Amino acid sequence: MIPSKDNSLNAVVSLALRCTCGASLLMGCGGGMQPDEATKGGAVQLVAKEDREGFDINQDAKNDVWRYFEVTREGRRLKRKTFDFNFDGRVDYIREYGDKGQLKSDLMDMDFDGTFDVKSIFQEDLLARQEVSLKGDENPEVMKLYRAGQLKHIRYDRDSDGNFEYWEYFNKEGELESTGLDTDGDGVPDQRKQEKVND
Ligand SMILES: [Ca+2]
Ligand SMILES: [Ca+2]
Ligand SMILES: [Ca+2]
Ligand SMILES: [Ca+2]
Repeated sequence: MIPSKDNSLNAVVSLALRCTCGASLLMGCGGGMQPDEATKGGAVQLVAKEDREGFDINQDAKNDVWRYFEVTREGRRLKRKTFDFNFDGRVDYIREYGDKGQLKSDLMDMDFDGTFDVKSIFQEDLLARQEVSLKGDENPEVMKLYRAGQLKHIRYDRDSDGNFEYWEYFNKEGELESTGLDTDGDGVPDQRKQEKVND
């Protein structure tokens, strides 16, 4: 599936898939928590025009999940949730919400080294783009593009030089349909290969 022989890239991608499940499990923490539970382990603080609530998930008297609100005359709006999954005091997951409460973006630090490796962009609450960056920089090694929440294609930068050279294209059933290889470095695949023979 992943054409690269780079084991570290494979490790991050598989970690990304695993952690996304963990993240969705923990997603309930902030939203579903009862107010009395929510304030048990952590303080509610006021920071300028921003409200912040902390939750202590592992009951070590240190907050691990935070919710940030924008405070206006009309009330307050959830802007952001942050999670410290491994309880080391460093945020590993940030989820941002738009003006209408819609999902905006996710940032995840999969290997807990303090650098965010996976960025997800949402459109109308559906995943539109996901990028995996091994160095945590602006040049992702893997970019997944979705249409209406469905995976359409994946681009790979196999040598981490900032340019994609390998593409995977998926059909409506989510099956790998074809691949593309850019051999002359112009950013456009020049060798296309059909992976699935349609009935
Ligand atoms: Ca804690
Ligand atoms: Ca952490
Ligand atoms: Ca990281
Ligand atoms: Ca490359």
